[in-house]
Amino acid sequence: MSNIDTILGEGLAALAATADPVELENVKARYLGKSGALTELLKQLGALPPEEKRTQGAVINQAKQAFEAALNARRDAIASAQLEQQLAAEALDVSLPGRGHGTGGLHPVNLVKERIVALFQSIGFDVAEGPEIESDWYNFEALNIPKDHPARAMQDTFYVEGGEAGQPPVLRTHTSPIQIRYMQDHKPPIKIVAPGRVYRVDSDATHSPMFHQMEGLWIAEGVSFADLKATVTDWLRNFFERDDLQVRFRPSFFPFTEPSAEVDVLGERGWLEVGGCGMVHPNVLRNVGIDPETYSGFAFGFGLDRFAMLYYGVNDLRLFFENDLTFLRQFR
Ligand code: 2U9
Repeated sequence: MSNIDTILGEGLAALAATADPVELENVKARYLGKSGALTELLKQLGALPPEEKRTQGAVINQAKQAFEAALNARRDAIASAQLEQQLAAEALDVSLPGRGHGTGGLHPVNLVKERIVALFQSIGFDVAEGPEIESDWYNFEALNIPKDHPARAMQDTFYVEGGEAGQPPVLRTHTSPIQIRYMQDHKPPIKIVAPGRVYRVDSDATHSPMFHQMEGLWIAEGVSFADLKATVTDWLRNFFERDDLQVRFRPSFFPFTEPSAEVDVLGERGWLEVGGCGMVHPNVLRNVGIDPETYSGFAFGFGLDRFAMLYYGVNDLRLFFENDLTFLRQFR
C-alpha cells in the first residue's frame, strides 16, 4: 500500500524538519496521536478480510516502528544540540582565580574606642549610651552650665526644630547627658564610661562638627581626687603602653566639676593636653537626686578622635570622616 509509504515519508520529513521539543511533540501527535495519520491506518484494518489484515497490519506496524525510531533519534539530537548551545553560552573557566570576599573592618575611631572600653571594663566600669538629640536640661541645665554660658550660643551649638516653648532640642555637645540620665536611673555606686558622637559648630584640621567623646564617671562614698588621679593615670599608661608615661593634672575650670583639671601627657614634643576631669560638682549631684553630703565622685572626658590620631599617628582629623577606603583599610 503505497499510501503507507507516502504517509511514512511525510512523517519522517516532518520529524527531520523540527528544531525544538515542542514542535517535535506536535509532529508525534499528528502521526501517533488519537487521530494521527498512522493511528487512522490501524483503525481501518478492522474492515479488511483476515488475510489482508495480517499483511497490512505488519506493514503498518513496520511503518510505525520506523517512525518511532526516527522520532527518538530526532528527540536525542535536539536535546544534545540544546545542551551544546547552553554549554557554549554559559562557558565557565574553572581555571580562573576566585574573586575573594571583601571583609569589612572597624573604623579606626571605633577600634580605639573598643580598646579603651575594654580597659575600663577590666576595672569594673559599665558602658552607657544615650540619645544624640537632647533637651536643654540634659545637655546644659543639669550640668550646672549657666544660662549665659558661651557654649549655649548658636555659634557653638546646633539647635534643631521642635521642643517646648522656646526650648529647642540640641545635638548633644558632649556625652555628659548620658551620665545625667544614668544617675537618674541608678543609685550609687555608679561606675560608667559613656562613649558617643557629639556635635559642635566648629570645623578645621583639628575640629569636626561631629566628633567622638568618651567620658567616665565614678560616684560612691568616699571617692577622692586621689582616686581620680590614679584611675586616669593608670588608663593613660595602659593605653599608650608605657608604664613610665608622665601625666600632669593642671588646674582648670568646668561648670560641672569642682575642683577641675586639664590632663596632659609628656610626649616627644613636650606636654600635650589629652582631656579634662574633676570632682563632680555638688549642684550636678543634687540635680539628679544624689546627696553630695553622702556621695562624691569624679568625672573625666576626652576626645576619641584625638586619641585615634595620637595612637595611629594621623595628623588631620578630617581624614577620619572622608570615608576614603584606601585610608581606612590601613587600620584593619
Ligand atoms: C557629669 C559630670 C561631670 C566630664 C568632663 C571634661 C572635664 C573635659 C573635654 C575633653 C576634650 C571634652 O572632648 S573634649 O573636647 N572634657 O575637659 N569632661 S570633666 O565631666 C562630667 C561629665 C558628666 C554628670
